[in-house]
Amino acid sequence: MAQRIMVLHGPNLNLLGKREPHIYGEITLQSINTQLEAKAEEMDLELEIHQSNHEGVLVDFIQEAPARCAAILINPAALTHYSIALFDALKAADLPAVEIHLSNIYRREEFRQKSVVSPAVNGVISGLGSQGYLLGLEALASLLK
Ligand code: CA2
Repeated sequence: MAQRIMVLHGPNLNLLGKREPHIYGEITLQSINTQLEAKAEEMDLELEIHQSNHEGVLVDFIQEAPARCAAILINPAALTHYSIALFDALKAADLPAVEIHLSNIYRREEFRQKSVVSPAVNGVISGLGSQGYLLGLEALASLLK
């Protein structure tokens, strides 16, 4: 049976492609999800994809993940920089996890250069745009082998 990966998109990522294309590009979240689904099929993985603007909703998904998913791919968006709740939830879930950022957070404002979530994940991909999600999925597939 195919292993299932939970993909979580944090606050405001639903606006991708509709606002601030100079920072995040023209790609929409729908199109990132379509690319991820195609890649997952190639790798015989199933995806469960969610976007939420609410920290607690994301915490709920992470708490539910171990019951039905083998790993987590997450772009915590702005929560990256301050959500101890997401850090705690990822630690508690204890699943392989990869953190994705479309932009290179280390080239941006100082407040974006710190992730409080990173110590709870296996790896981080930042600055490679939507390709980062596909690379993150590949990394999870190899962590699950
Ligand atoms: O580079 C990333 O992927 C970020 O996680 C994106 C977050 C930002 O707060 C992080 O520092 C880095 C922002 C996501 C919001 O995306 C928007 C897209 C279009 C218009 C407005 C926001």
